[in-house]
Amino acid sequence: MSLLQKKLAEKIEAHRPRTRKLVKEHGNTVLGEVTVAQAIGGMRGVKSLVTDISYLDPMEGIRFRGMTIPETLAALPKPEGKEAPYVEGHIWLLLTGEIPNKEEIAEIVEEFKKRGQVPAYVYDQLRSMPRDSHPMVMFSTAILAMQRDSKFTAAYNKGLNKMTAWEPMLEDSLDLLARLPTIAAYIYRIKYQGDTTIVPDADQDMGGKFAQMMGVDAPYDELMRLYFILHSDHESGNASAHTTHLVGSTLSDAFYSLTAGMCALAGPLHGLANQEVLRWIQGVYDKLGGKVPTKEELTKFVWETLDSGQVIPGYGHAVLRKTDPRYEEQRKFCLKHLPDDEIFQVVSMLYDIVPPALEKQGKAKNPWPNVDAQSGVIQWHYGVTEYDFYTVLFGVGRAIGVLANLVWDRALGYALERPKSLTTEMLENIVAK
Ligand code: HAX
Repeated sequence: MSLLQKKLAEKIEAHRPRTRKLVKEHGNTVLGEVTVAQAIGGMRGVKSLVTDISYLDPMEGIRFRGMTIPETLAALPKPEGKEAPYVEGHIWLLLTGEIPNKEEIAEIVEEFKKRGQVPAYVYDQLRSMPRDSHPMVMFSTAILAMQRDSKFTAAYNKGLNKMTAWEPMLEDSLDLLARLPTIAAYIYRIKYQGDTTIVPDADQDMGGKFAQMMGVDAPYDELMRLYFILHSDHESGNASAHTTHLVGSTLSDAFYSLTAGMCALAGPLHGLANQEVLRWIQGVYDKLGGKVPTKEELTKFVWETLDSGQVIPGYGHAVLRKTDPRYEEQRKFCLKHLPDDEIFQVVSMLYDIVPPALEKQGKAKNPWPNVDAQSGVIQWHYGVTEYDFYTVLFGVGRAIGVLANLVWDRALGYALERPKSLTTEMLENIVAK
């Protein structure tokens, strides 16, 4: 048994009685009410999911296992001579709730190196796809194709023991997490770099290997360690996390569940927003004949977007009510590594222009930028200008959080999801009373 499995087994054993006690002794305690607006309006704020892996406070932002982003980045172990922590250490943290010690980090980094081999049929399948397929279609297809290797499904077919169901789920999750960066980089190379691929350097950590396979020089490896960590988890109610959890609740394995979650991430109101930000900024440049916009020109463009009934991508959030700390952390990276970048300066100008415009328009509950407002510009700076690829990067990061949740879902035996729906007539009758 690996150190990770052993640690998780201890944590799960200690946790199970807490969940059991809550259901048995306090199952009828009311957590909140559901309004008509919530039932029609996307269930905003309805307290109906449980996770201990991260918590999103509207004013403070995300905490991973109780730690803010700066605390997490400071506490996680780093590869020698590097600024950004091991992604593998963050995976350990999300799964176990603890920062890995020296021995544990060494083991999990090695574990990921061992599991990183992508089956040849996945490459064949990707190569057979039309190159104008969206990269999220290629990414999701590759994940789903690997379902044939699912250890969870194999265990289910033999007769799954509920108490140990998390073990094959962990196996599948680790296999997936080890392979996803390689698959993502492979898609990038065959789709945008003339079908040329780079053989992965098996000795590198996850961030280093990803940068190497993309063919982008340092400090891109640092960026991607930071990026994958920042995008990993945002509690359970966001569309990609919730979809993964929902599909997993049917006892679908990690391959099916993650594919579904990635399809949710591919929507423009969710993960596709990072591509939309760059597309929108390019729209400004196109309109001005390639010229860098002035503040006045940018303000005009913002209002044209709003007046035509479209959203400003990268701004607003369903839960947050302040600037996203993930935006701030990426902004710090930009100020350090690319302060003079032209597009970064446009993104910074937008930070001054968009919030007052959204406040003036008076619709968005949160006028502040979210994670997606900042992430594309850094990719662009390092030459990854194919912005329809950006959601795949988000997907590699998001897989960490949703798969950690899936392991815990099985460990705690979370039930099949089945909320109740009402008809419009029923709502009309309820409000008439
Ligand atoms: N620009 C213009 N209008 C906006 C807006 C924005 N950035 N954000 C919200 N609004 C509008 C909404 O469209 C809505 O209008 P209607 O009443 O006409 O329907 C109104 O303000 C109220 O919306 P809200 O309650 O503040 O926001 P929601 O919880 O409904 O939606 C969204 C949250 C993130 C989807 C929304 O802010 C948005 O569309 N933002 C732009 C897209 C984006 O950046 N998405 C990424 C979010 C982060 C993420 O999940 N990344 O993966």
